[in-house]
Amino acid sequence: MIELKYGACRAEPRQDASMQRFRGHRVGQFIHWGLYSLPAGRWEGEDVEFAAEFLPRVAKIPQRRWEALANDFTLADFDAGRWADTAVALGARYMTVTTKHHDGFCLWPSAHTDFHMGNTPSGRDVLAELVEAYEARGIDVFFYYSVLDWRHPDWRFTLENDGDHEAFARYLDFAMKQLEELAERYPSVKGFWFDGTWDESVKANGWWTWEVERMLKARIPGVVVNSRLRADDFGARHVDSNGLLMGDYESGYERRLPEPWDHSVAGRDWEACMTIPQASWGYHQGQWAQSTLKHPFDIVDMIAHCTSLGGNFLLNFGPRGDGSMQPAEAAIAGKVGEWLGVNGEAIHGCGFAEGWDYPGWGYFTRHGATGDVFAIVTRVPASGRIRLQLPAGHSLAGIRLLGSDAYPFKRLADTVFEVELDTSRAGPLVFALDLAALDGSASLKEPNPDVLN
Ligand code: H79
Repeated sequence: MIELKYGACRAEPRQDASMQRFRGHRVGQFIHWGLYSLPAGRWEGEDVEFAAEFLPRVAKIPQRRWEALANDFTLADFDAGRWADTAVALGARYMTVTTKHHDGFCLWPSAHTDFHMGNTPSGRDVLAELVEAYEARGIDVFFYYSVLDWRHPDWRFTLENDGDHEAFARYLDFAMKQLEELAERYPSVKGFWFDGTWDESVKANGWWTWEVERMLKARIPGVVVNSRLRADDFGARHVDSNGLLMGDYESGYERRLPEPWDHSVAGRDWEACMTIPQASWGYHQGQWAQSTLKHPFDIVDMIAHCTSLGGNFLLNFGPRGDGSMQPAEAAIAGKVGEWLGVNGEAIHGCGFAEGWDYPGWGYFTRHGATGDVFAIVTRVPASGRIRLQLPAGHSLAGIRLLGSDAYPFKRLADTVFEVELDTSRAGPLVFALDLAALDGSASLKEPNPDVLN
């Protein structure tokens, strides 16, 4: 073990109530909303491909013109309650919102900059409105915060000379003050999702990332912080130089998921975040973004995939510049939520099913409190049949199709069973397995201590 001052704070996953609550959520709603939601990927009549929130960089928009967008941020159709309703419809248990993205624009009236929503025509504190609306519906709120800041004069990508060091020290002080401000103004926030921490400047200041984690935890009991914030004494990110996870959960899965058979990831808490279009986080009105929207059942597949490996799934929404949700995204949320409404007991509060091999046709999940094991069928074999291969010593007393009843199955061997799928039903089928010991003596339920509802 290398001696580290700013490495991981612990060797094992957190087991306190706040962390267990976060772990049980499994489905969250990510929100990217800022000035970039107004041009929505189009500048001077031209669609600019790639992510809408990258527009000012990709289209090299002069800073003054970008800042002038604030005058058009009138919130003509913004209602925090309607956003929160889409999260409820989705079946999300938490929401993570961009308080400040890379362009530096803040959704709350920060005392440390003029570049914020309070200085737009409505002057509203939309962050306060969001916290209130989501929490009123029982949905936990998390704050995304970009450390990277394209606008702040003291931001540096690299530290080449004394001037850079002095400027960046001022920048880190500014960002710390903003984070203290967020913690003070919105003390019910459940966690922070840091982004924009990959530059050499941040990596050379691991102490600051450690100090941010410490400060937030001192001010907000139970607060959950993602690994992306952190760098250690040597600039190692996410995982410190001793191989231990920094922050509370691994947040490196962006627009990608671990291989479904890679059971090693289940040893830590983690979360994957995903766009609905192929690549844009902010609302992009271009045809490419709008024609690559994911099918709700492919999103369901990803949710099951993450749950089966003990991870959360954070699905991103890009509301429009007027404050309204994109109807297509709201409709997708509703379809995913319909599936979760029937099958959510295989997702919420569930996690990795230790001892169960990756089945190829989908995923196994296990409920943390009850020990119930679920088979989620996302890839129907050409035969229309799946094999249930049980761990040694287990037998199957029955199976139940969620949203329906007991379901027929065939025993092929002591621990091998076959199920002919009802392919007339839309969306992935889920079976709850009623397990018994092979000798028939006892019910076999093994709660997974890592996951509780
Ligand atoms: O907030 C979302 C993204 O805006 C942010 N993280 C998620 C959660 C993010 N920041 N950077 N990146 C994602 C990846 C950057 C991709 C880029 Fe490019 C590719 C930057 C440079 C090359 C294309 C070309 C876009 C900008 C230049």
